[in-house]
Amino acid sequence: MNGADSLVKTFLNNSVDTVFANPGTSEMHFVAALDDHPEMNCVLCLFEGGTTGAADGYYRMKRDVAGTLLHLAPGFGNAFANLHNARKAGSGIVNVVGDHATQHLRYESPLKGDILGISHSISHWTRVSGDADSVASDGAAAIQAARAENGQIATLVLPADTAWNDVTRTQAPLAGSQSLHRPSQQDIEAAAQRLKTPGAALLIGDAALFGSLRALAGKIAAATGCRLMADTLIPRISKGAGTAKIDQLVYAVEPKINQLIGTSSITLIGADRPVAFFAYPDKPSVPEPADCVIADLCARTDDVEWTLTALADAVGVTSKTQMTSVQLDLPDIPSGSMTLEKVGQALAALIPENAIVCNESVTSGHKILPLIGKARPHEMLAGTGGAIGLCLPCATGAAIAAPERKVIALTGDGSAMYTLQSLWTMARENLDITVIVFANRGYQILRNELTNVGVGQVGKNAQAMFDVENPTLDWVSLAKGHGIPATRAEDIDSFVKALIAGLAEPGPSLIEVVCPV
Ligand SMILES: Cc1ncc(C[n+]2csc(CCOP(=O)(O)OP(=O)(O)O)c2C)c(N)n1
Repeated sequence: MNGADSLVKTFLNNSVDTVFANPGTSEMHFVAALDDHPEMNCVLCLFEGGTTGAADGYYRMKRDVAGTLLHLAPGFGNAFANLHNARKAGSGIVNVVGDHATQHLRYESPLKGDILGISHSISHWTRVSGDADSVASDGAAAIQAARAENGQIATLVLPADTAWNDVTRTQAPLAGSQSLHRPSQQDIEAAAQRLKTPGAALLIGDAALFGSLRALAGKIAAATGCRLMADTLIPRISKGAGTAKIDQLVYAVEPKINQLIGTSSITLIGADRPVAFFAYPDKPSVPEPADCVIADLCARTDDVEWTLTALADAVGVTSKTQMTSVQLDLPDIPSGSMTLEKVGQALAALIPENAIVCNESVTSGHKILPLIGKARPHEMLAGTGGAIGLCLPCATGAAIAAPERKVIALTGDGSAMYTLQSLWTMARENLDITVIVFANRGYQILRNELTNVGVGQVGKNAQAMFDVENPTLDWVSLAKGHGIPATRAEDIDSFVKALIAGLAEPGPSLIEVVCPV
């Protein structure tokens, strides 16, 4: 057995059985070792941003880690933006980055680069395996680190000789687990009091946003009279009928500030304090009123479940406490000319129960998402780190983690171009994903942002950087070229028809929504 074999065995022994991969020569022994284990699910992503975005989506749905396989510093660098999103989402990922054999590193070979420099800027945990005998225990430590604190980025650098040399130990060690920090009972009591005062908000994140913990948070809100809130960008949230009513902060600064007028305190559980995406001339960085108390009860990395349970006890939640929940309200299926509002209406009418909606629809989403709030119960995954190019990989990873669920990917055309290769992975893995591309033929949000920073005039250069035109991207051909059947919808009837067909078919499909200007 060589070091690479020992790592694969350690992965499997610790229930890490999915690797999103983009290998190169320095990872060939690891590839050979993966090949010896057909029970390992190896998913080729064709670009490293696809591997890390998929591992992020996988973690969000599975709540457990997948591996990525990356090729030296250039491959790791390509993976960076979606690792950034994963880090902000609190997703656990084990990156295995191949490096040159130790003796080769003294030479200035073409692919040699600063792997550790990249890793230290994005990973919570980094280790370079020193020899073949250390690889298995390093792998177990990486898995442990990736699972710690509700999900972290762990990067194991594997010099090629540590992979190809024989090992003398044959064990595949188990990753340990670490307990999570909990707030004190005193902090719980103080929060219980604070939530009962007028103007109190409870802002929840991480695992509190979906499933049974979301319902518990809804009951805490009912028992205290506080307002239940979520931040703008969240990794995963339950939406639609039956979910506890929640107010989500919007993107734009002014409306975000308006949403918090009169708020006396914000108690945070599993979330950071809200902050504006960007600074703008004469606008504040934080949206709450100046006298609003920010109480960090439980960080995302702390024990969110324990904290919510303790808080529910402290505020007197009982089995009889009724939360305010969203009522099912399905609109009629629209017809006629294309508008984004009608797309929202059609989605609201047709989103199947338990679907996963992966959202990076940027400006189109502002018009669509408010309309799907009362649809059948579903979950939404969104960009968390603001780095576009997440949607298609994230949908890919989510579909692999939850193959029994329908996935709908809502993406802007600009965002989709960043990680287009994921379409091919969806086709190859026959993933049940309906991709909807909002083809507004531009970086619309940047047009808005230019106005936000006070520039009134859009000249030739600004236009050249915002318009994705000349040539026009042909999404039907792009999808077909990646092995996915596709339809162009220029009116709402063809959109509805394509959506119904896409949701009825078990494999991937794509709809290009030609957005009205
Ligand atoms: C990695 C990265 N590069 C650049 C940006 C800046 N950016 C934000 S949104 C956007 C364009 C989004 O275009 P599209 O997906 O078509 O949505 P639209 O704004 O047209 O609705 C860009 C370039 C970013 N957020 N992340």
